[in-house]
Amino acid sequence: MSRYEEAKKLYAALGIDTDAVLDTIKNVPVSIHCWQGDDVIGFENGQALSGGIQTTGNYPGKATNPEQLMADIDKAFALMPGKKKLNIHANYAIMDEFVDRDKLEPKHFAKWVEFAKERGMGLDFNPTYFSHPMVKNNLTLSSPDDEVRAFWIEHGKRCLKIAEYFAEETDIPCVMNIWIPDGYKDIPADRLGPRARFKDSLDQILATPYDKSKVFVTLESKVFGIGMESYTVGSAEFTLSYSTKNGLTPLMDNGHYHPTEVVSDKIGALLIFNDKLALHVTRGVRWDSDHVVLFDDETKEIMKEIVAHDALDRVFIATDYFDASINRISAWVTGVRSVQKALLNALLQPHAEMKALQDAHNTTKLMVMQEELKTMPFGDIWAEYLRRENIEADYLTPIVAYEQDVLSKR
Ligand code: RNT
Ligand code: ZN
Repeated sequence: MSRYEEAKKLYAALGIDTDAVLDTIKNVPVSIHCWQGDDVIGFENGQALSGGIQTTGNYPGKATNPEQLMADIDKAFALMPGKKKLNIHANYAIMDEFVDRDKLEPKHFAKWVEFAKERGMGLDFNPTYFSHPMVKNNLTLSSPDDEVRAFWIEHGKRCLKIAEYFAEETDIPCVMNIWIPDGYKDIPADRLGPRARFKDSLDQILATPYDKSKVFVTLESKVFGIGMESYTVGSAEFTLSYSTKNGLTPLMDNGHYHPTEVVSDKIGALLIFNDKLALHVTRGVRWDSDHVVLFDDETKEIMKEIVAHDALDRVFIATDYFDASINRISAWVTGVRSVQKALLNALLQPHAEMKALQDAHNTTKLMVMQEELKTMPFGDIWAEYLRRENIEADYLTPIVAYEQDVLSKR
């Protein structure tokens, strides 16, 4: 008997059908961020990354143009199991001549649409409210300067049209996430005013008609950014309230909370009040450092919450991390494989039985079971998943070869 067959029997004894699990997981879309490939720089003019986020490291071989980034995406995606979407930021527009962000049009993303269609993938989108001279005093949509605000409102409106174009062209709904860096380094005199202006800006952007069955607008909160330690306009309370009142989808990035707060605990709360919710899966180390996602406890717990509440079709799962200190392709693959492992791990648990133990207050048995599950032959099911997806377990060897043949020559 193969290792998979042996493992399958052991899981069957827990009431888990591993073949059904493998059929489920391969269809769960994970939206993969394009910005791991070039340290969030984009194609405008190599503006330094700003907005209180930072990519640290200077590993050689990063993509510096669309061709390189697309080649790297192909390389990385070929080493990841599962269904993929590609997540693009507005600063990755592909244009012959520079077009500013308040003038962007669908045609500036035609090459991404072509790329996605050829690969049968959906596209997600993000207006880019950072790394730009119109970010003045760290403010965009909440700025007291009307000119600044108007510029960014127009950017948001144009991005909605581009998101709709993505959905129409690919025939797959597009998630458009709004995140602004706006905040203050030191104690503000007015915490309400900037939020009122942000609200008004969002109202103006969302007054643009768009097809709500094709474009899901999400709003991402944050606790603080570098240089904006004292106050963040788009706080959790603001974004959640705005989303609920206006029919948007809340987005939680697990790097955007106080270090002892966990997103895994927030999912079950939001699922009660929202049809959909969205996640940026990342790994913050002491701060919102965007380290590569690992197969760690919190990633497992996040996926467990989604699977246990039968919410795989209600949660938009996206990755968001950027590490420039190691081979960027390997960073991409390690992170997405970790998300996939955590999903698989969650699907291999008898949730109904464990919920019943909780309700019967048999917490002794529940703890024993949770611990026993940790030593089940998960690796054999993972290996079978890769095999069925035609993906080699070893991803380092092809990445090292690509580094030698391609990346090191850039
Ligand atoms: C920043 C947010 C945001 C960005 C991307 C590049 O703290 O997490 O999602 O990482 O838009
Ligand atoms: Zn994020």
